[in-house]
Amino acid sequence: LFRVGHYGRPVIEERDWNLEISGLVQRPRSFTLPELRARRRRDVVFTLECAGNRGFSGFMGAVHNARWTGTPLASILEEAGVLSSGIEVVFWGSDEGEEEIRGNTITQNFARSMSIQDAMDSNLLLCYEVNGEPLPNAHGFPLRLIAPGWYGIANVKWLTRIEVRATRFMGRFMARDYVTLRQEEVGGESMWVETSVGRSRVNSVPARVTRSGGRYRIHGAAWGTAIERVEVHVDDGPWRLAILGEGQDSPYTWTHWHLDWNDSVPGEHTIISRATDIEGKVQPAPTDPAIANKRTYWESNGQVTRRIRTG
Ligand SMILES: Nc1nc2c(c(=O)[nH]1)N[C@H]1C(S)=C(S)[C@@H](COP(=O)(O)O)O[C@H]1N2
Ligand SMILES: [Mo]
Repeated sequence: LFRVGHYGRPVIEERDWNLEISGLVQRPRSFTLPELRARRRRDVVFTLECAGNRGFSGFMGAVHNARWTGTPLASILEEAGVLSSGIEVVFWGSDEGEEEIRGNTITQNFARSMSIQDAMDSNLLLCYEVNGEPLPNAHGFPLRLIAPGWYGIANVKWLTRIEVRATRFMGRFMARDYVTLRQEEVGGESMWVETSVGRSRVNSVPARVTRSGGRYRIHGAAWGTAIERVEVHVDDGPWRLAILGEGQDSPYTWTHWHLDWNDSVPGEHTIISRATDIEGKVQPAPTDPAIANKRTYWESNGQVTRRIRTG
């Protein structure tokens, strides 16, 4: 599994740790790890991608697929009783770093937030295991949020506090970094819009080509949203429908796909894949305004062109 830590990698001793539920709740409380492990246990197989993946040269392959185990966040928030003045849930990590904000140098913890409605999604888990093992330190020991359907940044590691607030939360990773700048057409006029990275976008790549008895097969993966179909474009040919395999029954797990390429002639070829999700969203071409009019590198889910030489 790749790993990303913006403020290094804190080492937490289980005996020194607890999770606080605080802010605008009727019943603030804290949990030890054994208390969380004793609660209802649930698994999710989730393909987590860093929103910066493929965004700049040299940053590739920041996507992993694993089985995460933990307890549902929603029931913890329900038991705490969110007050009607609360609009946002902030997830605080124990990792911290120095930030310079308008001339002030301050120390700030990693944090991300979600609306109450998003945080109450029954698929969000507070996880203490990955692939059947205790969470490794690098992946957030002792506890991390797993938010299936969201980009990596939402999956806060080394969780220490979950806080309900009455205003939008504007930390570095909500409002300064992981902010996409894109030009949009609004009523025939162009305007620049900044949006905070949130739910993941439909994505796919052609991963490899195999040959067996002189016949070629193109293999790849698609993820980000619930995949409906994948099409493959070879050289100047038509878009052809790939066969979906493992993963196609889950909206959160990558879908493996393949296409038999029977009419290959020896030489150089280009291969492009494009995924479409069940809501009809199509993975954008590099010339699509969603990609072409985007200036920051996050959310680079454009179609990928691979080159191959066949013999
Ligand atoms: N506390 C904390 N959580 C964090 C981060 C971080 O820097 N600190 N990085 C986020 C980002 S940007 C990504 S892509 C994922 C990566 O998860 P992984 O390191 O388990 O692969 O963790 C997220 N959770
Ligand atoms: Mo990330």
